[in-house]
Amino acid sequence: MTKVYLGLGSNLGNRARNIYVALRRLGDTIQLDQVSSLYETEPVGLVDQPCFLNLVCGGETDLSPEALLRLAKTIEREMGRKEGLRFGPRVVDIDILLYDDLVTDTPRLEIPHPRLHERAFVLVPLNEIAPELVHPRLGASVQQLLHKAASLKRVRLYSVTDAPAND
Ligand code: PH2
Ligand code: MG
Ligand code: MG
Repeated sequence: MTKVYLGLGSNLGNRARNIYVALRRLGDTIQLDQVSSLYETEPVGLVDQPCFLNLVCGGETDLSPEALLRLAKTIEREMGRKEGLRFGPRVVDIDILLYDDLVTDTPRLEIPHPRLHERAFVLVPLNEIAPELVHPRLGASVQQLLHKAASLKRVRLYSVTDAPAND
């Protein structure tokens, strides 16, 4: 079994529901043992789009990195995600952040996720569940990476009781 960390995000439709549906679907195949809180985060990359909800989960799996990527893409597709703008709005996004201490870079899959270390919307939830985890390429812990990351104020804890009826 391999320990993996995944990042989930949504900024279209019922965002919290989308994330928890994706989490449940992942849990059918992966033994999820850690789930962060939900965070509401300002969009990064393409700023003119709705705010995201993000969370990070950790679990154990026998899937290869490629099989895990296929699972993530299948769930995204089945949940109605359409091909759209890079960094643009999406019903659900499931990204492989870390796969044990594997470092790999192929045209389809780069692990660790290439932008993990600069994204507060990943580092804040990851720090909640795994602050001591060491980034295998950078040799720094999540906590250390978080201290260096900018725009922390753009990430705030989210409670589903904050949600308007249609969120
Ligand atoms: N995902 C992106 C681009 N920008 N911004 C936030 N706040 N959260 C995301 O999950 C996100 C993003 C591309 O996957
Ligand atoms: Mg992403
Ligand atoms: Mg993605």
